[in-house]
Amino acid sequence: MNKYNYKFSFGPWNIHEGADPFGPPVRPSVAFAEKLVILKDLGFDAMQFHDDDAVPDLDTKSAREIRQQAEAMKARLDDLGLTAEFVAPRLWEHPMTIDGAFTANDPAARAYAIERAKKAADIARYLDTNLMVLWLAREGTYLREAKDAVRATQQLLEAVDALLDYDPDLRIAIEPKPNEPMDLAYIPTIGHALALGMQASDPARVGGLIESAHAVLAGLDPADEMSFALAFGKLWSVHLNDQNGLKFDQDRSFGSVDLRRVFNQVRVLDENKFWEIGMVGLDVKALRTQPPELATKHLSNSLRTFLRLVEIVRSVDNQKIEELRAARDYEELDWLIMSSLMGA
Ligand code: XUL
Ligand code: MN
Repeated sequence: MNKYNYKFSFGPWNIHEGADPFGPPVRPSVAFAEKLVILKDLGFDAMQFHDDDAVPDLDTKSAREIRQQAEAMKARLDDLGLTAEFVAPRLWEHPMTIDGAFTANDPAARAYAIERAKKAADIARYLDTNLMVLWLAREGTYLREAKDAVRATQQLLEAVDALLDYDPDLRIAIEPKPNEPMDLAYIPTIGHALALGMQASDPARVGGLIESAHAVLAGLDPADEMSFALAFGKLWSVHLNDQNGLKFDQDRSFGSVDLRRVFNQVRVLDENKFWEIGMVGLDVKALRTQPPELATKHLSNSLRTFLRLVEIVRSVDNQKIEELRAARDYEELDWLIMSSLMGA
């Protein structure tokens, strides 16, 4: 634990083989058990799970097998002094999810998606977390006429309600993303996610996870997206990273592209005591060029950057900011922030 009481997490996909759409893996796979040890050694507190990270080949397993394997994973976490931050159903790889999951045009595919997500809720319970993250990867279109967007929005709500009904303790954090893999996603921003949540059968159990890169891809400022959710007590998790403009989802190390943009994310999180609310999740990827033995620096560097920025945020003279706001001297305010970031 750091002196600021922040807890940190990442997911197993953040230690990866470096494959991209144009080339094969460039690093050997790291076993999940080894990733847990790395996570611990790097000073993190919790792992983020996809359902089949805890129970591989989930679709072929009985309820009993799922329980046994998830409980064995919980025991492994306990041994290492780690926890599970959340479980996310992986609804984008199975053949039944080619056309989407909750919004697939085929009713059998939609039924598969709900059953799969219920299994993820079971796994979350066995791992002792009540948080489910829904990244709605294929809920959208490549071709707008391919689906009825009004009906699709209602189907997303029906799926959320089915999950809330299935497990009365479950909380659902929707992770918006505007595109990739889809051209047009149905839940592109936190505003969409929270509007959906407010219509749910139990709105108090639906919130959001904001990923910095996803907000940038939507043309929005991540700190403002976080502020919107924080204003309603709905920011339950974050995926901090960075993103160089409107390209593929880069998941760059936190702060490596735009230090001021990430400063403002840390500022809004720290001002709102996020350490009391949730964990600092880092959804960062190693550059493809990184050799295997050096392919965890993106994680440790991102954690360090976050903590350094907490120090800078807390060193800024807030009284001075108030004076400059009152005087409408935003140029001087600009300089105050710039000089804090430059260490002047
Ligand atoms: C996809 C993304 C995922 C989710 C977890 O862009 O961010 O890693 O965060 O399913
Ligand atoms: Mn993410």
